[in-house]
Amino acid sequence: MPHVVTIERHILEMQKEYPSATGDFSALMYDIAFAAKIIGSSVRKAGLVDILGLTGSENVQGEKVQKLDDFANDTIFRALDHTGRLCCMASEEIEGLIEIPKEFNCGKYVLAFDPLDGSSNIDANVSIGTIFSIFQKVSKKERGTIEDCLQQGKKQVAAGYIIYGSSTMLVYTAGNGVHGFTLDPSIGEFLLSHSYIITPKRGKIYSCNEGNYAKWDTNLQKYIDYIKTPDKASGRPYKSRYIGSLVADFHRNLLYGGIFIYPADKSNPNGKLRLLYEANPLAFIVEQAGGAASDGEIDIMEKTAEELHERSPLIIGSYEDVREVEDFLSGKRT
Ligand code: AHM
Ligand code: MG
Repeated sequence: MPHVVTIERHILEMQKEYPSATGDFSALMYDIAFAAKIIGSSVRKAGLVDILGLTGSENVQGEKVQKLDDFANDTIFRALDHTGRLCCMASEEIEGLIEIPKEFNCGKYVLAFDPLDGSSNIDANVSIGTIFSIFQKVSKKERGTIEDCLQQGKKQVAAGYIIYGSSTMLVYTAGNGVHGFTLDPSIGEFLLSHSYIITPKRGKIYSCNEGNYAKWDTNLQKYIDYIKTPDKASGRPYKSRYIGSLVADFHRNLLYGGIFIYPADKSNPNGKLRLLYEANPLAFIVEQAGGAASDGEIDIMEKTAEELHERSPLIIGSYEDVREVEDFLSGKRT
């Protein structure tokens, strides 16, 4: 048998480096991987919805067909609500704090997640993803409170995403490098395929919704004009690659190097993406891979959300590219 490392084995090996670890964190990661397999299996069947039953109607088995993002949300909740490892959760799909049902014990971790990011792309068979962020409980109450969710990004103990693409991959960090696992569908296991991912210091790809160009700050427009201006020695022009599905755009840039920008604009003063469910977790991952993430002024992980669904501009990717965008935005570069 070839040397294969399952996600379970990898997490247990990592846990050995923390002799005081109780195993709760490892089990939590494993529960997330389990939820990801269930979601991934439904995502793969998404194109059959018209055949098997429309959203809101009943499928051939007489079961109610849910919207995939609601299904993903429920799957994560149900995989984790009873385990005694979480004190509360927060989801991009749910307005308020998600409490752990009274009949179950609470634990010391907090989970914030975007169950199915980019779900508007499902009908076109584009890659979509689940994003998650884990904090440790800080409130004194037995059951979690909103204070547990509204922590500074750098207090995250782990973060990751699952990309449902041509293969299903889970990528995570617990502050000891970034590791990627590919799902082997024939055995239903996530196997280590990318250990200690490092992102190039400078990329050659830019990813943004350039249709919003006219609404952007002129300094950002100057940056975009600059990276499109040919200069062989500096590797310009950059290639434009924008899927419009954050996990997919981020994952490609993480591996190849590049910059993803979802800025503030005239109609969205804080951009579109959410600090807790999208910006924070991807910032933790990119920093662990040697990259950077900023809102244009400060690093994403320095920010502390004041409300669950707070939005933030996001400039994320290769370290030198992120700093260069900041320099343009501040007017240091023109
Ligand atoms: P969602 O959380 O409603 O799915 O929206 C987030 C998505 C991201 O995946 C993607 O980067 C962005 O929205 C695309 O937005 P736009 O269509 O404005 O370019
Ligand atoms: Mg989202």
